[in-house]
Amino acid sequence: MTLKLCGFAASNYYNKIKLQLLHKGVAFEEELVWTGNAHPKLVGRSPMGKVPFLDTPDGCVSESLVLAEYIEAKYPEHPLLPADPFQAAKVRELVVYLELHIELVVRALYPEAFFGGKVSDNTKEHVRKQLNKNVPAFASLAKFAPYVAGDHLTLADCAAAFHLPIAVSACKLVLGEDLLASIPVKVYSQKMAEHPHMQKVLADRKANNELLSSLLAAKK
Ligand SMILES: N[C@@H](CCC(=O)N[C@@H](CS)C(=O)NCC(=O)O)C(=O)O
Repeated sequence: MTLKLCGFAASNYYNKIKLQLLHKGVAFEEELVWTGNAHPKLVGRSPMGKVPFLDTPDGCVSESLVLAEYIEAKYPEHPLLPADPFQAAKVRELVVYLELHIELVVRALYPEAFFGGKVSDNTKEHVRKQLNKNVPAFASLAKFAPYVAGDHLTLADCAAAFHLPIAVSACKLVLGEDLLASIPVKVYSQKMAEHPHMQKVLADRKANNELLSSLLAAKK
């Protein structure tokens, strides 16, 4: 049985794992799974009802941080973590800062930014306050030379390439300002978009976003 990446290509967490697999040259299939706890494709496979998850010959595993570590351990060719334990810890640190301290904070704005909803002024203020603290902390660790952790593409890029541009868009759309302006997101995204694997992931994301929009429109 081949490794199966399950989820949908509009998801930044899904795309981070897909870029990792493509970069490493690991053979995998994709299974389209939308979110929602009750969905039969999720039950017993991703208990929090979240994507992505991996369906492996040994069973299913969820949470993208765990998937990334599993893939590095199982498929050691083309490593995306440095061999030196301290340098590897610095890459993992960047991923956690990106996901816990930036993406998860900005995510509170997504209903208004991307899904036609509204978020409260309290939430906006909370996000603004958190980002004003968290973005400089991440910026102090990130190198962008040209990759997030330095001159090699790592797991930090698989995460940053998707989380950072979405965070910028959400801030601009909902807060009316780019609270990540101290980070060179545009130049970095252009650099990442030169990678053929990134181009493939972005093309698939575009197609899946269109499918998602048509499904949401049909529900109205
Ligand atoms: N901590 C999770 C976050 C994944 C996540 O939030 N995925 C979104 C799609 S981008 C999702 O499944 N949302 C549905 C839900 O939370 O119920 C991970 O790293 O895998």
